[in-house]
Amino acid sequence: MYDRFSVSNETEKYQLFLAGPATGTVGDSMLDTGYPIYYDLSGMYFSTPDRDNDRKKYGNCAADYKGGWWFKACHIAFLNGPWYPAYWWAPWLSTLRRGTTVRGTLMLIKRH
Ligand SMILES: [Ca+2]
Repeated sequence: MYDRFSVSNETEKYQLFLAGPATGTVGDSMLDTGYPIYYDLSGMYFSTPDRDNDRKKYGNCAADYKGGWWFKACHIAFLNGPWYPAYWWAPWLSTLRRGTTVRGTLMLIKRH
């Protein structure tokens, strides 16, 4: 759970704003990942296979990994993508790794 989680409008490319501290039991794979230039996602724009808004200079993370997300370069969190076994990498690397069985995910925003 993040203390602040908001998404801007279409004109602003659904820019994500996150603030901590992150709490809960699944770890933090979006805000303070330890690898800020690659994975910290606050301020990132939403990318899709046909809209490259990521920070990866050469290539489009959304096209490479087949799903829309707030990619940076590219991800350790990616809840919208194909999951194992279709896709080999981690959907939420803090705690969910290759082979993890998860029936679904849910992102919720609570108004302050
Ligand atoms: Ca790119």
